[in-house]
Amino acid sequence: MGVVNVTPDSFSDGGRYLGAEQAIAHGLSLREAGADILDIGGESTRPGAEAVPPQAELDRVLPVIEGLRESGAAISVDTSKPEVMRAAIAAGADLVNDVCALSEPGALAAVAQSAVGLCLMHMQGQPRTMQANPQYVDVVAEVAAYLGQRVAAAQAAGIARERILIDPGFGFGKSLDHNLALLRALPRLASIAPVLAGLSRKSMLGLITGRPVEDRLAASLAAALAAVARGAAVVRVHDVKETVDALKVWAAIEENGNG
Ligand code: 8Y7
Repeated sequence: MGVVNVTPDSFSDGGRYLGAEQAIAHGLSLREAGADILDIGGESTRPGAEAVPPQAELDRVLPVIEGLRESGAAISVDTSKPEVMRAAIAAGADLVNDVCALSEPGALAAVAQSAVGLCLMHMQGQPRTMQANPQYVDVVAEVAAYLGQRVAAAQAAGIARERILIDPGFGFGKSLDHNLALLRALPRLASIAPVLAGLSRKSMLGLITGRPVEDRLAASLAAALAAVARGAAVVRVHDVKETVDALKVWAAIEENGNG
């Protein structure tokens, strides 16, 4: 899964679709590089980010979904808002990636009334404040229990199990130790549902390597391989070309690994 962020348009006059055009071009290049899924997001969920009104989020993501739906990749929409989910699904999205695990009122119904896939992610707190002081008694047990409950809620709303991915939400209300414990526990999480792991360029990699965000490619590749080796079904990454190469080498070794 390649990350396609749609940033606000930089010019108010004459450049209305510039943000969308750049995002579409980026999405096409990620597809070319081997992405099977393109995750289109119009609201920053990074630590400290402010909320975006629904209409503004729709204005950002809809033209990009339309521009990428013929790309050959599955289209994922990164949103927590039911009105954005509905419009994105109508525009051709194949997957809803919700960092709030369909907890907004109406979100379960919006997905249940369609046939799209979904990713249910764990987060402690809200994006603006979640990294202030994350606390758990047993992070793995708590995240596993939460994801199990959200899978049950989705099924109760009429969403078949086959449509569901789960995600421990690396960096979403977690210290470095919490993130590492969850990464080590991916096989346990994978017994609940197929796991999506998003580690690419995250600050936990900065804490380990001492490198700034623009210099975390090697760290991101190591993290993606470790996640796949522990059973992740999907990795959400910025650097698709490099990740595909790393995974190809790993997979070639694994194929005859016991021979
Ligand atoms: C994740 C995510 C982000 C993640 C899923 C970033 C939208 C922050 N991270 N969605 N979104 N999992 N499912 O650093 O880890 O890319 S945004």
